[in-house]
Amino acid sequence: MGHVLLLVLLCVVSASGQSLEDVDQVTVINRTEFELTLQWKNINNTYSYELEYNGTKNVIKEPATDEVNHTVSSLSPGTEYSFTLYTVFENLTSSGYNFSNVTVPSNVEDILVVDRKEFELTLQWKKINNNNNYSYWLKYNETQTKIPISDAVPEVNYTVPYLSAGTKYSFTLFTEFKDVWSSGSNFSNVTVPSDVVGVYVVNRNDTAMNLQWNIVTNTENNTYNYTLNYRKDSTESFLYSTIYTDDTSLVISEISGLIPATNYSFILFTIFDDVRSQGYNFNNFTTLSDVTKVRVTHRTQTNLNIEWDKLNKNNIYNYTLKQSSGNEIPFTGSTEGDVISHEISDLKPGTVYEFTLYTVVNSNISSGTHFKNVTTLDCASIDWHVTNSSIKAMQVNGSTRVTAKNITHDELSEPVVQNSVNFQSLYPGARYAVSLWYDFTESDKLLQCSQNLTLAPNSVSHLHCNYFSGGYGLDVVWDAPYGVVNVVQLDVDGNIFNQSENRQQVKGLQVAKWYRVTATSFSGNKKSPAVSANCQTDPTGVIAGVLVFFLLVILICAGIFLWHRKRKHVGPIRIDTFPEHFRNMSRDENRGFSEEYEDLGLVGLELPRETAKLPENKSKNRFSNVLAYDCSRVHLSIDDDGDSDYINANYMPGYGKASKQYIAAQGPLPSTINDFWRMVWERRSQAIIMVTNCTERGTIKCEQYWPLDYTPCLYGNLLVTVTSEDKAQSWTLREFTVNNKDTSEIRTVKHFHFTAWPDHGVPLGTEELIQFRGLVRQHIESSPSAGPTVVHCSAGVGRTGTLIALDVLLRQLEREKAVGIAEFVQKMRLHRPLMVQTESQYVFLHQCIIDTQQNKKIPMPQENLYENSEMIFANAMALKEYDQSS
Ligand SMILES: *[C@@H]1O[C@H](CO)[C@@H](O)[C@H](O)[C@H]1NC(C)=O
Ligand SMILES: *[C@@H]1O[C@H](CO)[C@@H](O)[C@H](O)[C@H]1NC(C)=O
Ligand SMILES: *[C@@H]1O[C@H](CO)[C@@H](O)[C@H](O)[C@H]1NC(C)=O
Ligand SMILES: *[C@@H]1O[C@H](CO)[C@@H](O)[C@H](O)[C@H]1NC(C)=O
Ligand SMILES: *[C@@H]1O[C@H](CO)[C@@H](O)[C@H](O)[C@H]1NC(C)=O
Ligand SMILES: *[C@@H]1O[C@H](CO)[C@@H](O)[C@H](O)[C@H]1NC(C)=O
Ligand SMILES: *[C@@H]1O[C@H](CO)[C@@H](O)[C@H](O)[C@H]1NC(C)=O
Ligand SMILES: *[C@@H]1O[C@H](CO)[C@@H](O)[C@H](O)[C@H]1NC(C)=O
Ligand SMILES: CC(=O)N[C@H]1CO[C@H](CO)[C@@H](O)[C@@H]1O
Repeated sequence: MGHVLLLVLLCVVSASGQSLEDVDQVTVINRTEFELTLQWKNINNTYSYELEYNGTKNVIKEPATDEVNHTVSSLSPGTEYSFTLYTVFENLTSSGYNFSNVTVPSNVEDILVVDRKEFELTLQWKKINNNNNYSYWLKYNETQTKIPISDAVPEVNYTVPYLSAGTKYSFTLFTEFKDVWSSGSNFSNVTVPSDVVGVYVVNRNDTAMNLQWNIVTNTENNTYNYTLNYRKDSTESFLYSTIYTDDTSLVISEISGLIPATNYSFILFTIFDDVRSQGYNFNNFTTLSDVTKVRVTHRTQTNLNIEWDKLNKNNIYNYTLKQSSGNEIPFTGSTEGDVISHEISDLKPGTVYEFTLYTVVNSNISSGTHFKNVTTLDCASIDWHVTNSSIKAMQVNGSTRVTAKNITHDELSEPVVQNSVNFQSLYPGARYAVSLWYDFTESDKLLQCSQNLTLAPNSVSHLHCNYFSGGYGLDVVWDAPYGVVNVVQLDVDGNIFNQSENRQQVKGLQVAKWYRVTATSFSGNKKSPAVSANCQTDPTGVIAGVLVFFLLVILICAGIFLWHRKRKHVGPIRIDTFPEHFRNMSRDENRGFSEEYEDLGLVGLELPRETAKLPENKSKNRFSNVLAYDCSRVHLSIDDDGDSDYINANYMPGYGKASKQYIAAQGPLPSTINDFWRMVWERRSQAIIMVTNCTERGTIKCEQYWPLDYTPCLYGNLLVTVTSEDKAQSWTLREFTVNNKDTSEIRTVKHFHFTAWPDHGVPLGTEELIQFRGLVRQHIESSPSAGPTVVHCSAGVGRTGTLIALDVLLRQLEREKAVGIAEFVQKMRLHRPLMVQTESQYVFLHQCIIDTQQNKKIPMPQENLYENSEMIFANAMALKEYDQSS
């Protein structure tokens, strides 16, 4: 038995002597879906290894390193493999080392989000290889969840709970097989955002709404956009508006272009990453406004013209006008323009009508605008009762108030009580504009009609007569009554007089006779009751008549005498007899001069000067006794301002036949400077001769009518500039340029200003004035086409007359060797009163003639000596030098 045991033992030893060792451990040092890397200790450098798995055998020949690394490839993912590793040396093989291990499972590829809610996302994917041995893990927001799976179906559904609304989540899904995890599949998705909590319609009108809501908030501070869908009818498709939010917590949005009086449905969506919320639903109505104001543009007795502005200038509105009678008139809003107008006709005069204007859109009707108005009246058809102090009328319909106004009194205003008008204590004879009014409110007062009514005037009082016309007439006198009287009609013995004053002198009556005098006042065509008085003419008239006869005889004799004496002197006096004439006239303290001059005093007195006396012209005269005669006055052009054509200036004849060689004018007043320049311009005058100073002995004689210095001054439309000024001892010569601003025409005017002549008097000697006249004459001769030469002093008669006479007489002397002084002064006085105003000026004229003859050294201007008018100033200098040498 021992022997057998030994044999068995030997056999075992022998067998073991022939067997090889197995590796004692294999480690998986790397693992992928398709490979496993194994590692084991090398037993002997001379050994090889054989690895057997799934019918495959890998041979690792005599590895030289201490540890063997071997990668098994081409494996399937997520699979458990069983391996047997054999040790091989020559013909010997070990019994084999068994182990198993798993490859990395695959990732899930298509993960669908099959349902999405505010707080949940439902995911779905297919099981890998439909293998129920795999597990799945979902990792998000730092949590890791093993997904429960059902073996029965090939796909996995999983709803991720407890999420935040409107948030983007990142997920990783892992596959697990026997504790080996796949690399993980990443995806992200968003939850549905929340709706707004509420929407406020903060403002709405007919066509727009103003909406407002608080933004949707969340823990992640995500910002959302909004889309507002709206429609007025469920059959319509939605209109929408996308609203992008900024930093504010309140969103304000206006939806416009809406239709009035319409219910709109709105859905407000919150938008996040193209995912929109469920939508917040609400409804609201647009309004339907009324027309605010209907204007009554024109009223007559039967018609009212109304108009209103189209509401919001929008043609969508229609209108209905409803009259209080129930009559309805429709208007369409789709007409041209922004205004609708309509004339309501066939109305009754003076009647109040009420209306309501409704706005209509799609058969919706506004609450309506009420208005009322009243047709006008015909004042002429009212039966007015007018006395000298009252105006009354009855049965006045269609007015609430009446006013009466005349030019001198304040407007009176009375209510119309019980259809009656009653004004008392009015102004007799006055013309009243009576107006009827309908007052709806304090600010809405409508004029119904107007009528002018004249009250009867009062009768005159204290009608009585005074003697007149030596008994052949009556001086009828009365007191004007209270009130307006245009004219008093006087009836004296059948003779009718219309008198606007308080007195009428009646002639042609018989002496010492009684007359019945009747006076009736008139205002327009209204008259007062007549008043009468009995008057007797002067019984002493017969005696007076005799006296008048003798007086007439004396006057006729005196007249013949005067006429005869005047005839004696009229006619030029030859120069060789002039000194003798002068001596004769000077005898007895100038008695001849006095008589001749006195005779001239009557010349021209009868000539009319009506224009000068008109009230509007009174202020244009410097002196009330120096007025321009109508026949010879200078007419100004009448400009648009309706100014009169009057200026205190007359044309003067000169030497020869020309009748308008000079203009004798008064020195301008402050108010007539512009007229003066207008005259100079319109008459084309090129010379102004001024024979006064502006101020003499503290009195203003003439307004300074030219600029003080070289700064231009505007007189009316004429701009006057002083271009030169040359002062000599007794005169100053100036040159003006006159620029007409209307036509831009420019002219030159010379100003000859004699400064050494006292008013009413004469210059100390004759020489200077004769020299001055020489300068003037030069200028006139050098500009033959010029208009009349303007000559003025203060009144424009004394010194002015003397200067014009001197110029004319010296020319006559030169041509005819004779002078007619009285003759020419008489001629001047038929053109302007008081020309050569004093006897001393008249004598001075004679003195000048004597002096030019006796004192031949005074140079007389010779014709054509200076062709150029500019030379006159040079001539003036020459004269001055001459003065000094003499
Ligand atoms: C796979 O190999 C590793 C390392 O060698 C080991 O820890 C694990 O248990 C093995 N897995 C299986 C299923 O035997
Ligand atoms: C495991 O295998 C992968 C792929 O072959 C390789 O990239 C990686 O380096 C290996 N890791 C180790 C520890 O050998
Ligand atoms: C095992 O081998 C067979 C045939 O060689 C092959 O079809 C099969 O896929 C293999 N199995 C694995 C798990 O590798
Ligand atoms: C085997 O693999 C391990 C770890 O990857 C490495 O440190 C070692 O050097 C490898 N040995 C050989 C012989 O390649
Ligand atoms: C191994 O076996 C082969 C054939 O079976 C034989 O020829 C050979 O000699 C053997 N080698 C050893 C060392 O036994
Ligand atoms: C969320 O899921 C849906 C459905 O699977 C997909 O169409 C969409 O692109 C995903 N969104 C994101 C942000 O990945
Ligand atoms: C992530 O998880 C934390 C803690 O569980 C939670 O407070 C937070 O709301 C979560 N965030 C999201 C986006 O779900
Ligand atoms: C998963 O959801 C789909 C529809 O999304 C459904 O047909 C299927 O039965 C669900 N599967 C499970 C296991 O609930
Ligand atoms: C260390 C060790 O056992 N080495 C052995 C490896 O195999 C050869 C031949 O079979 C032996 O000779 C060595 O002793």
